[in-house]
Amino acid sequence: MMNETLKVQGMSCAHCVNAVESSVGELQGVSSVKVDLGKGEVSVAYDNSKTSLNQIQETIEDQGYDVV
Ligand SMILES: [Cu+2]
Repeated sequence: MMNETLKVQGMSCAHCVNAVESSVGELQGVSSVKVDLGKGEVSVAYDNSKTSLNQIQETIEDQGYDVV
């Protein structure tokens, strides 16, 4: 199990939190995802045999936010 915290730009409200948490949460192998809106961070715990940090970043970017 891997734990990563990503810096994400563009998240500004509860809708953004929802969009990121639900899309990343749907990925296979992701066991938890939590957005910290104040810090602009997304913490994710995942099984790296089922998904990858790259795939998680792409999923966040597909929702319209920038991983920095
Ligand atoms: Cu928003």
